[in-house]
Amino acid sequence: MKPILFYLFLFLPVMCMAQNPAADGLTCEYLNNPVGIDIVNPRLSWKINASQRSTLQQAYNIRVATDASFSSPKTVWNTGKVNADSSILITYAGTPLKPATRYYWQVKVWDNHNHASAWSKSAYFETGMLSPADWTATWVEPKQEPLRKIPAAMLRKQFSVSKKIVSARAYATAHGLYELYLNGKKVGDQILTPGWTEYKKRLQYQVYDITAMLQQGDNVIGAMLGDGWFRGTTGYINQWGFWGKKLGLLCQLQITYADGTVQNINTDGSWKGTKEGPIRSDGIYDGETYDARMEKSGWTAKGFDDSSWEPVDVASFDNKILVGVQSVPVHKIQEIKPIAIFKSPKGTQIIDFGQNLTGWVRLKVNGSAGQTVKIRHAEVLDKFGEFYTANLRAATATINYTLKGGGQEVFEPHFTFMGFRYIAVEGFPGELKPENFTAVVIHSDMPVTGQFTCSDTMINKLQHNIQWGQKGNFLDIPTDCPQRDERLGWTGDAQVFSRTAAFNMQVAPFFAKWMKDVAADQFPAGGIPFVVPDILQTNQTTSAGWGDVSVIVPWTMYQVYADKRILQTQYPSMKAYVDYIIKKSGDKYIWHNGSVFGDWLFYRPGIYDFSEPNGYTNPDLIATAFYAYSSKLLSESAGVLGNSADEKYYKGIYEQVKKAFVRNYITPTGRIFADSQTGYVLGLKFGLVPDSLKAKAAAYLVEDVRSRNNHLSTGFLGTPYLCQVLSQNGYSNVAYDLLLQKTYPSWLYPVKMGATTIWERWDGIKTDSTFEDKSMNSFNHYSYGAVGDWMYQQMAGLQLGKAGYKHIIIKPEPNQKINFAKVTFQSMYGQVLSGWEVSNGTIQVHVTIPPNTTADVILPKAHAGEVKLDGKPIRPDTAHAVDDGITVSVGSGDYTFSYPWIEVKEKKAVVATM
Ligand code: RAM
Repeated sequence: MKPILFYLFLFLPVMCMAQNPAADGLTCEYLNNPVGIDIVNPRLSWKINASQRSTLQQAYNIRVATDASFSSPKTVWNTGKVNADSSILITYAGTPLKPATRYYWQVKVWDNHNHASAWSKSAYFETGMLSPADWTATWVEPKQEPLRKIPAAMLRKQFSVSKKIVSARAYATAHGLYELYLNGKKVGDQILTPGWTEYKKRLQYQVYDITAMLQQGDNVIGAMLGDGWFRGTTGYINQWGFWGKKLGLLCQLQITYADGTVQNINTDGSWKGTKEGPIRSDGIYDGETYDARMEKSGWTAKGFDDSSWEPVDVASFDNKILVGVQSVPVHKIQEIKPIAIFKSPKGTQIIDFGQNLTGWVRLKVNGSAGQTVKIRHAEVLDKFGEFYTANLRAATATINYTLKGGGQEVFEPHFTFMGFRYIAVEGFPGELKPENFTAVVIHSDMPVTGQFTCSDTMINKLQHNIQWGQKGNFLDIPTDCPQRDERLGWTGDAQVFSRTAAFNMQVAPFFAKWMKDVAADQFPAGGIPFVVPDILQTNQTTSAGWGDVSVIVPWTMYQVYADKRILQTQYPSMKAYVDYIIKKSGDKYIWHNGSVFGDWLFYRPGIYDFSEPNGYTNPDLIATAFYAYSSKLLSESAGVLGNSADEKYYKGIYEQVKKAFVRNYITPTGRIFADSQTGYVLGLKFGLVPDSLKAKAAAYLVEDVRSRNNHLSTGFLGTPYLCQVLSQNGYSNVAYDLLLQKTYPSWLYPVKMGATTIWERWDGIKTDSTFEDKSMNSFNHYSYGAVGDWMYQQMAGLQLGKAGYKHIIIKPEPNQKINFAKVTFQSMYGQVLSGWEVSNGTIQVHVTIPPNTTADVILPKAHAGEVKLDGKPIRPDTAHAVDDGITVSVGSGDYTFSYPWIEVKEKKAVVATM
């Protein structure tokens, strides 16, 4: 290949200054220095820092030891120099790991320019309990009537430390939610622990480093227990006590002393508890009622009189279901101050935080004992400017705080969260001032990986709303919404948004964890529940597009992160799901009755309104299209895993379904049955339209969009792929028209109406400022935000060449309606950038490619002779012509291409009828 020569020729000056590469950004299972992992063969990744262009890794050396000096007796794995370019997700293969042990690791790399790095800074990972036998603590339960809306129990235990401590850890989990306290301070910064899983089969435990919190002499460990998802009301059918009626705690403190001995302070019958604490009631949907007069001052400090507290009950549960945390914790991520404080026309005192968010308000208040401040939460105000909570349905989402008096009091709730932009405040002593109210935003602490900007401020606002949809709903599980009496792990929503989510934030551990729950909840026949954890228990029913989460999400994670393990782990579940459809469909290869939700919430005019075209898509068509797609992805997954028999078998299924789809749903003129946008989108996206009919089908799709005056009519299933399919079939301009549309139904209509998150309905707020039906009208539902994927991949041009972005395709789609678009993305290998900018008849394409990857830059409408790279003409022989431009192959580095730009000509859709 010529490129190497090309680099030598052009980049000589850069090479002279070249420095040795460095390995940094070390992660274990995607996490920085994780504590408490229970994976016996964790995977290690690093990034290469190299200023020299076209740097590839040629070899690496990893070493892992139980001390940071890597002395030989403590070394458990030294790979020696391995000639390989792999730098992500390398599986640990040293001496078997021990439980509760910290391992330090380092890496050294060699590049293709004959340079070696120094040893990287050392990172560590620490194992948790690697087997149920590692637990010596027993479950304890407070003596508490198993009733609704009772105070949160408090548990405590005093113990003594008399020797020099080297390290100490707390291992803890609960039935319900827990907060752990040690010597008066909260342990760790995680919230809503132990998180939400299919509690019957998987319960997470957390590990905390408490070394610095212990003191010589007397110490006190304490815990508060809230209802949470385990016992509280969950599911919109308002179930209570679904996973159990009694709360409990399992906690093991492990203290290692300088003399080498280890002491365990475990939950056992010696702990004491009270059922009368300050949290008078708590619930995910209902908020929290707190009476500060009931606080037990000093309850987690020595010397507290617990003589009135009762001994706890000891209980026994199977510890086999305990799992270490593999996802990122839920944290308080940011704080937002009020932007306005005002009285509504009816006199309600309202505070506006300017952003629809998930979390709660920190209240600062000064008043007398017994006064109660009530805070209600709402996403929107109605057209009269009144506080609107009807769309929360049965969720009361209210905080009641009763003061103890005697100075400033600061309160944040413990075992609840709310979705809101506005609060209504009652009973506040004195005038409402901004300094007394701070919104605290909570979500799973996923590193931000993607940024998108363009010259259109409304599209930037849309991107903001997409990101906030993710912040608001990635809360240990992917929820549909954070405000009403629902907040469930709807499988369809997660599936449609997963690709966009993986651009915005690092979601690999988040999804790996939740997908295990998807598998845990899979029905024996292979179907997948509507929500996971499956609180709805909908009688073994599956819906196409929802159940496909089992295949689409693992595949998406493999694509973005080159993570084969998630494919391997989920493979039995993926296969069981497709096999289930195969059984249901039989030799007709049509999945009859497979779609319960259809193209959920597609645009439709009023039921009796025949004046506008309808967006309805036949449910069997939808189900059959997803049947084909999941079979195809399963076949490809089998290929990745080296299972050629399955690869072939499921490819065969795909071909059969495709034939059935063509037979049943596509006319010889390329019309797809029902003539809806979603029908065309699914047919084209999933490769179900024969080559000879593709152009025609695409033209019908365009005709439909144009007949609606550039409006979409898609629901949850068609929306993610609509613009993509248009782009891929040469109608980028139509995709832009849809994206830039500001009237209903469109992505920018909510933006125009002041949305700060993505809405559940295209018309959550109607043009006359009235609301959609209150029974289903969330203003924080991420599904329609799936258009982000098109904005990043097509508009700004950052596409995947090989799994994990080992090879990158830069293929921007400029359009005269905007001047620039740009994405940056933190891939597993490092930052990728793709951006373009048109001014004065010239286009500039900016590209950053991280070390150890390669890229093809596809410059639309370019002629090799006119293109400059960093201001110098490129050698025509380094580029080759493609469809409608040229491709230049590059290695790592920053590049700016520029060339004359002519406006994109509109492609005309030609439809054919017989
Ligand atoms: C709604 C949920 C979710 C959707 C289902 C079908 O209640 O909010 O978004 O997936 O219905």
